[in-house]
Amino acid sequence: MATVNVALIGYKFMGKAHSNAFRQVQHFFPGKTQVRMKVICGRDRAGVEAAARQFGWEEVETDWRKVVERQDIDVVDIATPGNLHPVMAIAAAAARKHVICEKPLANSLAEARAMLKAVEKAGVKHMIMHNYRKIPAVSLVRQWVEEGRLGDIYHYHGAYLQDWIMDPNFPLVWRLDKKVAGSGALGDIGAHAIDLARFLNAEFAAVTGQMTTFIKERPIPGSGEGAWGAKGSSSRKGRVTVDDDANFLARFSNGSVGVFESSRFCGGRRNYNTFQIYGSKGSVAFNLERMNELEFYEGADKAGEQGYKTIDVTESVHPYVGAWWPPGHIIGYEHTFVHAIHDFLVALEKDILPSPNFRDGVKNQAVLDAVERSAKSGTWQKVSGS
Ligand code: SOE
Repeated sequence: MATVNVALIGYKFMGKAHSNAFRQVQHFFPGKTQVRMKVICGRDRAGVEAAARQFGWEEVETDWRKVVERQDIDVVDIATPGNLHPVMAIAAAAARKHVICEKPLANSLAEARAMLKAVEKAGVKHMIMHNYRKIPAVSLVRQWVEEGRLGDIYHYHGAYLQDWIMDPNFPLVWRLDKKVAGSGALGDIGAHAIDLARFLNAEFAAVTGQMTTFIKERPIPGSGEGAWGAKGSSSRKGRVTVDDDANFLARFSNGSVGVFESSRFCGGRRNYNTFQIYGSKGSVAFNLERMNELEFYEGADKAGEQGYKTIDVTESVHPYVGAWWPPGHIIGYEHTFVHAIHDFLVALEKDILPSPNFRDGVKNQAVLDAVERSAKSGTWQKVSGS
């Protein structure tokens, strides 16, 4: 059995999800590769040490460069804010490490392209953690589209709505700082909607959009701030430099049209990542908050009996499901990361490029870039090639 020594940079929300995936993958997807969770890295030693104990990492490091340069590390997994993705990924590639990176790939198209150039020059494997492609229902829709079950696609609607910053007193965390996050809802959750549209429908040709910041000033965080909640925020306020909402129209390379919304101000939508696809032979609708179900309309229904049916995507014939539980025993958000890491390990074993990878990251970044250009210019913008 081959052993892969992994280093994870980042230990908060995504660090937790990735740690769990490395831990669980070999239990539920036993393969030819043994994962060793060698070292977890973060700036705050106490925080990283607690994460190492909680998730079972062998060692702790507070200097990411030392991690990247270690001879015993095979894979560097970057689960940090986007402003650190380029420097870390480029250094890891130069050190001949395979690289996994959270989405979006970077905070700009130029940086994303530089990351892709570095990993391709180094000849290392690379994956971008667009975990929602690995939901059984989403992978099933991809199969249907490839089989032509939906026919020619007319419409793709993608909406990813949350509500975690509607309180004006929610502090100015890093996700609300353009220098760190690159953009707000657009790059964070809009990136997921864009990637799913590319995975399920087609490449983007052009977009026209708008970006809005509803609350323009927020309390400066106190110490020990988390991305999800305030601990001792100060009374001083700082300017929000990113979008709270981004919505846009799209034209796709296959002639279909799209409508997209990414917002953190939709009350009651906690993690409402949805899409609807309307084709000449059928339609599908998906909602992450009900991720084991798929609404399916097949136009060939008998007259008077047409309508959507709810498919429980929990059968062993469905992608990934057979590794888990019997029919009807649903899976959750964390399983999507396990599936992604499983696919990454299989790509290493087969010496093939993981999917999605940095090429997808660059194509997604090109759409983000076009939406931002459109929001500034008020005009349609073409999406540049990778
Ligand atoms: C915050 O919006 C967030 O954590 C995203 O950054 C993740 O990618 C998404 O899976 C859940 O919501």
